[in-house]
Amino acid sequence: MVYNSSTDIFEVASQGRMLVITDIHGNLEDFKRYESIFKGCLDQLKVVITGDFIHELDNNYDGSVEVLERVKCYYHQYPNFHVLLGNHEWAHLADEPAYKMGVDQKRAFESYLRERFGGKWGSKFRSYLEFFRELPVAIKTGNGVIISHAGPYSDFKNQEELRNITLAGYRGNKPLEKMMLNRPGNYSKEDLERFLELVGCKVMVAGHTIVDGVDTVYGKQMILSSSLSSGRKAYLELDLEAEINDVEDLIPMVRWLE
Ligand SMILES: [Mn+2]
Repeated sequence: MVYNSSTDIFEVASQGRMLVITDIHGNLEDFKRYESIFKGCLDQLKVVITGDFIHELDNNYDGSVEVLERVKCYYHQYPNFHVLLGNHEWAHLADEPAYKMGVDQKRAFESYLRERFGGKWGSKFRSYLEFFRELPVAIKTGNGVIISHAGPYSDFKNQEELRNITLAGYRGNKPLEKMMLNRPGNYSKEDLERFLELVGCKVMVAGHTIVDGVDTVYGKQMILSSSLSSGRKAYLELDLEAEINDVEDLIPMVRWLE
């Protein structure tokens, strides 16, 4: 495993399997269902949570704090447990609003922390920010899959740009903002292919856009909705040893949350 804390791309070895789980958005029930799949297997199985694990978007119970605490704990305890930055975590670092359903989820989450932790909310919040700052933006597998929360973008220059994308800070950082927020339509299928060539990968897997579990209509990109979705909930059990040339090669690795 190659890991340098100053890089925004994490590279995983071509060994075993990796679960790719997107957009939990504070849904504690769903997180627990995923937990029951990987718990006890993290000595062999790899897991990547692709960001946006906080900010519940409807009016039900917001499990963001519970999910965040668990994700943080697994991340620090297991080298096989990976977490990527999503726009909802980034919003707190960039001090940008994160609107969903007409509510600024960033501001709402901060008031919720104030209410829940009282005088201790500041140190709690700082510990969360510190954790978010540790998170890489993308993960690359030995068999040519690049996984990120969202993106890419049309004026992408080279792999170094992605590797150092948070070096310019989190605020007012346009490339990072595009990597956090872009979805199909913000870039063309050709932009996507150029991006893949520049980072030396064959296919991309992202979350961020709400789909019916899985969507494979955008060229070389597979979009997954593992919790917040328009219907079904899907995750990927990525075989890190398989030969992957196209999104079609990933389809047999899609799993549905029961
Ligand atoms: Mn998102």
